[in-house]
Amino acid sequence: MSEKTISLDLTTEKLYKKAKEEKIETVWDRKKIMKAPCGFGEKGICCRLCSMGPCRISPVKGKGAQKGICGATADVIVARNFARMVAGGAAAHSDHGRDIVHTLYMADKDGNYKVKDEEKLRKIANELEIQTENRDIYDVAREVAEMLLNEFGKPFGTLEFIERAPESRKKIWKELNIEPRAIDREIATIMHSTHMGCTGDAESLINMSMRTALSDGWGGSMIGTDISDVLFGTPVPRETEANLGVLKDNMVNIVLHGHEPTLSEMIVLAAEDPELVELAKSVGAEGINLVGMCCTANEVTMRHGVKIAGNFLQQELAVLTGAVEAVIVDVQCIMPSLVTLSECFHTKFITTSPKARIKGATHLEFEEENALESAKNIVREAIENYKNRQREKVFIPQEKNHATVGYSVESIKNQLTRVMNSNVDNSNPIKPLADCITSGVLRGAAGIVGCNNPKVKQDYGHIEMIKKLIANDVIVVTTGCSAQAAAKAGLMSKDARKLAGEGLRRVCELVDIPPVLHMGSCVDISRILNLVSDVSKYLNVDISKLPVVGAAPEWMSEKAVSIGTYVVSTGIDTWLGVVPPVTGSEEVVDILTNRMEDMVGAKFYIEQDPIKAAEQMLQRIEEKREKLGI
Ligand code: XCC
Ligand code: SF4
Repeated sequence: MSEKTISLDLTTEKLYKKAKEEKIETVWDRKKIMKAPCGFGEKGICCRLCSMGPCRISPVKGKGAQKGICGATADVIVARNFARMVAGGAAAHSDHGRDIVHTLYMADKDGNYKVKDEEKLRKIANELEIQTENRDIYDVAREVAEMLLNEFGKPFGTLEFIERAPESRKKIWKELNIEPRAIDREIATIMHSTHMGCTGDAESLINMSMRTALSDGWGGSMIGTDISDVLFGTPVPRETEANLGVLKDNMVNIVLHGHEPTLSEMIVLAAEDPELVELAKSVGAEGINLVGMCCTANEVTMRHGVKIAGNFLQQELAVLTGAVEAVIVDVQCIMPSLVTLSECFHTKFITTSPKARIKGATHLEFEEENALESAKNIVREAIENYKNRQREKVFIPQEKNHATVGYSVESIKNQLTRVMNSNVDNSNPIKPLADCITSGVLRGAAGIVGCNNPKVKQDYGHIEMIKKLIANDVIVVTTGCSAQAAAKAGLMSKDARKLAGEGLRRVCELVDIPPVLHMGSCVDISRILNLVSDVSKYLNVDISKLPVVGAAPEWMSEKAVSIGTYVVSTGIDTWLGVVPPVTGSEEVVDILTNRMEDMVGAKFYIEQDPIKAAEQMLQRIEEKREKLGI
């Protein structure tokens, strides 16, 4: 990769240049020092599950070690490693979900955490057959919370929310025995089955991976999304801006980074506190400028319009602007490099969660029992740091773009209903969407999600793919760092309609939406699952038959492996732009990219060129349309 092309994003290029000039190390430098990745690790054929090893299988057939010391084959080793990635990802998402439910459990009308969307809570309660009539909403909240907390460890039955899937899907899951049971149980089962001397069959391990991944998508993540909406409000469309240009020269800049809205919601409140705003003024700033990074940004922009500073590969660059008083983080996707990096500037790097302590960071533990006070203390720390800003070191690139965000399933339906009311039939809000697809005005829909990865030119995978799809009348929904790439590139502005094909452009004008919809953070991929399920039920065809595709062009985390696996298991073909560590096993590659289709009606595609991938996606969409006769 040439140094000139680390990113599609100009702000990244500019700040990377600044880093070079000032000899400050970034992720791209460390990537270079790492040189070529370990060939065994890259292919997934290294096993260190017991101390007879570590064992590594020769990548050349018939030459060198073909089995581990215990006799495990490359197929088994690769499948076990894959399964453990899924378990790691499912654990991260689901533990996030669990924390949100704990917060619901302690919600109180006089407390810091309240029920904001009563209607959504009632709906969920009804779904769980919890009585709502004539009951205090907080009693209902506690009962719902208790029941959802049991989803993590209940001894019998399967997860409640899989009932939201169409019957045809549930049947497939049942027949394959991959209906997820309790969430923690699925993760523990994988850890057990991949222990030395347990499962020695790749297909069985991939099956277990599917069940565990489903417990993430239709369990932990879905719970996380739903209960976040209950506590903090279900997102509605709102305006925002994205990219590092949202940092302000004359304000206290606070970057909120991580994942869980329990922290970020309180920081948003704290930053609006008049006393703290006054304090900011008293130290010479014009006020407090709160901006988001990674999925935390998605959570707070969807609900408050808080501006998006950037996605995963920009976390170091935010500090490099020299204009950030504090980076406040909770869990996941936080580079430990922020410790040394912030030491080069006045920036305070503040960790808040006991689950993600980082040596050298300032740790100010966020106490949920005392949430607002706790958040205020953290914000105060940032304000007091403003005086230490070294003006000569400040460089804020001016690039930013406008975006409309906030497309929850509810708000999409609302938007559609509004259009329909001017028409005759207003029976089902899904109808206009389904009609657009069946009539061919929209050829299909694509979910583009996932991370940045220094193996890929930043945002290039996301943006090229999205542009190609919308130009061909495929509506795109996004989450995670992909959504932020789209927002930064201006694809979430209603103006971006001009890049869409004729049909999609008409739909965007009629419904008043951008061609790329921001559906939230990575746990909010559960929103996409709910939306496709609604369309599948309305049209009475299984999800695998719909002209719907998914992709993670720049994925890097275990969470993305879990996501990809549950999306495929839900019946949606998924393209990966970064090769997963499975190529050391022909069998595992064959299962993932071929045999899974016979099992769940969808499979993985691995294609590093985003434009080629988009072409394949379009072709697949047309194939599905043809089979449906639409
Ligand atoms: Fe992390 Fe969620 Fe990936 Fe972005 S997309 S790098 S996982 S922040 Ni989730
Ligand atoms: Fe080697 Fe088998 Fe132990 Fe893995 S489990 S390290 S393959 S002996």
